[in-house]
Amino acid sequence: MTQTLHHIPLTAAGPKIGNGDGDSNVALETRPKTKRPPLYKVLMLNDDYTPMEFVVHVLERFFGMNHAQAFEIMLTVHKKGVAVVGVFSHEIAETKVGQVMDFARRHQHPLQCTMEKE
Ligand code: TYC
Repeated sequence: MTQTLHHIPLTAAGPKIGNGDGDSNVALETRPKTKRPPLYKVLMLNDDYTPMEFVVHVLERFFGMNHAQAFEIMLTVHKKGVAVVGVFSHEIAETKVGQVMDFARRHQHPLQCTMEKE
């Protein structure tokens, strides 16, 4: 899927093809320029108050981890302060962050979840 055509000029240097109508050869730009949508990391932040079991539950419930994976990632956040818990499209990442923040708020825990462009 890697694209390797970035350095092929669409229009050669030299005299312009065209009729002087000011369109700058736009009609000759035929190669479709597709860009993959950016991906976003969802990050879980440590705090001193949210119970470890709650974070494990969040990782199981919203990020599809099994208990062992969830416990491991929770411990990474606890020790290092932050960890990536998933990588998603902008819309999915936004939804996950919202779900986690809402769930934490409803249980009165200060757990923080954010997203950043990869
Ligand atoms: N540091 C918390 C505690 O000792 C546990 C915790 C882990 C909180 C991960 C948030 O994202 C977090 N109870």
